[in-house]
Amino acid sequence: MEEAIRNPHQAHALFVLPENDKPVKEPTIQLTNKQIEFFKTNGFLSIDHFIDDDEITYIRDQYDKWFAAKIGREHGNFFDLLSEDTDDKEAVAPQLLWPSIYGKNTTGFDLYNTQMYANAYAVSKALLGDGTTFKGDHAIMKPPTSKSLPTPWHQDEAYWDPTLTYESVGVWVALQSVSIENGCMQFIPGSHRVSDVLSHHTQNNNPRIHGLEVDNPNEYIENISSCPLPSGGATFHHCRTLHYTGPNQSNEPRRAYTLQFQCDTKKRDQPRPNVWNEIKITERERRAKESGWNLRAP
Ligand SMILES: O=C(O)CCC(=O)C(=O)O
Ligand SMILES: [Fe+2]
Repeated sequence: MEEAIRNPHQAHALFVLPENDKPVKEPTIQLTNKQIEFFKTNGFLSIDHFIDDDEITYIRDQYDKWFAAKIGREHGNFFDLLSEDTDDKEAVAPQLLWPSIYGKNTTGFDLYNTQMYANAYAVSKALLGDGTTFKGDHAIMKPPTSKSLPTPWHQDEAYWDPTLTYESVGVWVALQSVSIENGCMQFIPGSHRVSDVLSHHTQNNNPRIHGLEVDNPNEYIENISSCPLPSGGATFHHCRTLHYTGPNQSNEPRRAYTLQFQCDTKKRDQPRPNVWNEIKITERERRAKESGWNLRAP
């Protein structure tokens, strides 16, 4: 987890990841063998009561402050996932990378001291194994707008380092209730058992958009499993499980907080194809470069 400050001119010199990623609190959740088996077979799992209302209220309040202030925008860590992300347009799916780092430095948020983190850590360890470590966090908000868009079908690993192969879990926490109508998570059961990362393209084949979609999604979309949740519920997905969320068609923002955990990340003999990331020319990348930010996205 250590990210040494190598160059004081780099933007993230301001930010230090903790040396150890152990939670402060004890978990309040323990998975059953049946749940673990379900995840191994299907590549996802859903839990209705993951954290309590008090903590949800606290995190939601923090979250709204970060999004209102667009923290991290100058470092390329706050951007619109689904558009060209120019300053003159309202974002349809604003995404914040590293809320734990920005939250600590702005609103005093301490992720490692939350029940959400303790539970996410424990569940990920049960699903992946003892060597599990925290990889990073991000947050995607879908404001209530008639222009709201779906997050296209994708595998998370398609965004990541092509020289590595991952066993990873994304913990997606609902900060209000979610349904198909406002953009709950939807999964293709068993899709994580594909041989490797599938070929992807940027949304609308537009290299200025960060968001990725799997090529020919219709080939894979069958038996969709949608996961509505009450506020404080969570889903867990493997990094090669195909997933999607619909547009937010409600009158309230849809807020989700995602924590990534990994285990046994390995170097590949050969890098996998990654052309869909290589051809990107996004505003966020430009801002990251100009500010000197180079900590890899979670
Ligand atoms: O919240 C969304 O719309 C998508 C979330 C997602 O893809 C993820 O957390 O991996
Ligand atoms: Fe994803």
